[in-house]
Amino acid sequence: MNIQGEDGYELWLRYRPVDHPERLAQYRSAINCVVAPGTRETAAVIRSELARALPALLDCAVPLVDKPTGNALVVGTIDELKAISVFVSSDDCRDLGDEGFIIANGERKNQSPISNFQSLTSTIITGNSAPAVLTGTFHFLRLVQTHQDIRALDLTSRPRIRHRILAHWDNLDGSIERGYAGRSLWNWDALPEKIDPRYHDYARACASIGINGTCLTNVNAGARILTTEYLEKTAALADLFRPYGMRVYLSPNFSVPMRLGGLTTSDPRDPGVAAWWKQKVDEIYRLIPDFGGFQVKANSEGVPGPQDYGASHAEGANMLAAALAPHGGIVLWRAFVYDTAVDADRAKCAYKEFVPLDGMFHPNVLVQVKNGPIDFQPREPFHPLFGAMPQTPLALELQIAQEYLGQSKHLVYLGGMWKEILDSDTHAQGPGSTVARVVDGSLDDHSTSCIIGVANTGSDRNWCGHHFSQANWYAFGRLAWDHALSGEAIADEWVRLTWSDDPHVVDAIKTMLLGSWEACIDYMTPLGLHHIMQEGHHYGPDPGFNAAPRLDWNNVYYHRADAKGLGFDRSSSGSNAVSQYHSPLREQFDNLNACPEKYLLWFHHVPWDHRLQSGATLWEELQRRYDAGIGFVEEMRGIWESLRPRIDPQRHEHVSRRLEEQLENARLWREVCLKYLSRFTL
Ligand code: GCW
Repeated sequence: MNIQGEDGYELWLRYRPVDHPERLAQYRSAINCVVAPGTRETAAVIRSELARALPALLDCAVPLVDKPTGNALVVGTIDELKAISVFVSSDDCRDLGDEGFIIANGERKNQSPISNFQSLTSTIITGNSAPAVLTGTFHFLRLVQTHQDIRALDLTSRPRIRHRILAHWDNLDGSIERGYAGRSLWNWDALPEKIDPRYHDYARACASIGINGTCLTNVNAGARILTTEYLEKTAALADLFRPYGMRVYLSPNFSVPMRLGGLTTSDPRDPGVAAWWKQKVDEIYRLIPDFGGFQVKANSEGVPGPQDYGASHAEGANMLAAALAPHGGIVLWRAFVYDTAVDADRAKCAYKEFVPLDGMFHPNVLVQVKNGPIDFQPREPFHPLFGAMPQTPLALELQIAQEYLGQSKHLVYLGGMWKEILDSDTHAQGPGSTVARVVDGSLDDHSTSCIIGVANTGSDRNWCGHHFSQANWYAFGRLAWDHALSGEAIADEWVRLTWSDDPHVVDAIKTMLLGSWEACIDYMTPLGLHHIMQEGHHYGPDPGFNAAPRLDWNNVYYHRADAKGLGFDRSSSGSNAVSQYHSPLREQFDNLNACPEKYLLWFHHVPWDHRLQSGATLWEELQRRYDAGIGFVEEMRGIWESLRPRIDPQRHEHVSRRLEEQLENARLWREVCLKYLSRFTL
């Protein structure tokens, strides 16, 4: 047991000595030495990770040698291995793509994908590209960190989604929009000369979970990031992240041709505007040859866009896409729009604006859709755009930062939420048309795909503010790589890597993680309630808020409490948002008695005395939910306290304090919401 103080900086890459005598003996005999012959920068990263990890994990020297002798760990691309006479048959690597990897060892020589492999007992990590081998290396280290049996490995893995990106809402002044873990990691003033060693640790963490892109700047964008000065700073970061297999993306402001270029318009149909962008993009690629592309917020929340000139989202996106296409870059065009002129129900707006544009986007445009139709609420039904734009690849945008879920003060594990979304069946092409299949491109046969998560990282020593928020960064990466993994399996891994392999600790922390999301829903927004957080910062409750200039910036707009009942009527007799879903979902959501209770108040204005499945009235059930949510936070506090002897004191104390705050805030939610709602029920 390790009870030294830890500050959380090492994340899930702690590499503590294997605390399992039998496995330790197995690992020591399986890995006498490492052969990693690559000459690229990525190979140096791989060697340095192995040199850091293996001696620490195995608590013995593990020399790096030139030729495999004894039981070696042999790591390199297929070509690099060929050069040292280790051959992998071409059949075996055909399906790997450029990011997939193989981990295998010779004890299964005849069945394993390694052909002509000389040593029966060596272990090989290989793939078609150096970054693929790096991902495989981290995967192998994870097996050792979690004390798996490595004697008969025959493992092939490739990502289901092409672009797996962290989106930083970081401003150039170092502040972070919706950031709850300190300042931005990017020290723009010091770049490009000064490279913070922390950038490497950020890249290691991302690469270890399969993230292959980072969008460095806020979607609410200024103009400065596209100046040559800032592009040179960006290039320094891109150079640094490249060996880790990560590409850099930026978020431009759509009116930048006027703001930087001195043009009189930013109309995407204006040839001068298109030429300005082409020139700017060419400049970017001269500095950053593998630049990923642009993530664009346009005509949303007051941000400029093509509609300012009467042009469409497709025209705006395509103009940028044309500039990026010759270089292989993509446009992630966000569908987070809610113009009240389009529909009085905010939840319906994006669908109404974007569905008519299906088929009009250039092939290197992905339309980026948040998981739900409002805005990263504790729970939303999936966004109806999923399954409604078959001719357009749709990127799924998730928010790792818990803007509406207690930020970095509440322990809320989001793996379950994201799985609920990914597993939701859109029925677009009959049963089995899940959001996951829309996003990975398999449903509509798209060759490109993307998942993007709004990062929760910052300059705090533990990266995410709350030690447990690290689990959400981790879960995002693991699901982005393989959305078939379960939230539970990911939680299990994360706990073993981050806290301890002691079964008691693993079970206890998993109980906390796996119940935490439903608990948060219960004490904040049970039964489909949404957007009743305090205005502006979105922490804490304020269901009565009604002072904003726009109707849909008020909380009363979302819950519609009155003497009759509670909830937003989006049924066919209300806003008819249900019509945006395919059958049989639309009928199910439309029917008060068939609608899943988790979405009840999302789709219906429900009478206070309506009876739920439990037999309780709506009002009784609400009270029960608030109590249950708080009860779970109390339970988490108890579990955590019981772990005190088994967890290092520094992190234990930090989490204890956060749990106290969470409990206090959860109680406030119950008090404020029930008091407010009781005005209508009594
Ligand atoms: O979640 C909301 C946030 C805004 C954010 C916006 C968006 C970047 O409250 O801060 O702006 O969504 O996603 O564009």
